[in-house]
Amino acid sequence: MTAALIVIDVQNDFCPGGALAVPDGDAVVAPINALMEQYDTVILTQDWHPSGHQSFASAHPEKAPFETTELSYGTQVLWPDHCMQGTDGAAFHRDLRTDGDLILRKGFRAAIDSYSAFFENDRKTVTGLHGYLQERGVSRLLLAGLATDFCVAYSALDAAELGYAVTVDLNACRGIDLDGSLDAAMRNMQAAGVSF
Ligand code: VGL
Ligand code: ZN
Repeated sequence: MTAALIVIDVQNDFCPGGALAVPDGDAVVAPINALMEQYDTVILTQDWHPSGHQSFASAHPEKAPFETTELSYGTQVLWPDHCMQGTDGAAFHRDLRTDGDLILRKGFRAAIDSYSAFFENDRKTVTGLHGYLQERGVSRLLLAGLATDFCVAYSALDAAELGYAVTVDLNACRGIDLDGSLDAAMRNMQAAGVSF
């Protein structure tokens, strides 16, 4: 029964000065680096979008960032262009330790966004992380990173549903808080049995 640390999207575009900056986002770097010392299994996720990604407002001429649209799988928030593959914005924060076991990229299919580290936003396409963790005998997860109310929360909810014992380290997370999304995410995680 081993535990893994999953570090969600600690990338330049989610830090101050980035394209989709999370307030105080870079404050997660120091606590996450400290947590890495305590875990044998460390996984980092990296939001990794092609240009023209359907989650970008720029791909929908009549839409502005932070509006929503209907994609094939349902309602999708439209974001500023961010974490474009190979750009500096997609790189990990320069002070983040990246000597983990696995770097998992997500959001690379142009037509499907992927907040969760387990399932893409169509809720069907898998990333393969569950199989990886199962093969490594991992049953407990600690999640940290950006953003609390999107990629961290979606990952925590999927992990709880898949049967992992899930803890979110709020000290090592920061949120976007779009129209009450932070409160909603906290309530949903609590209801799913996630610990904080
Ligand atoms: C994220 C919005 C769009 C996140 C990623 O990492 O929480 N949020 N892409
Ligand atoms: Zn994204």
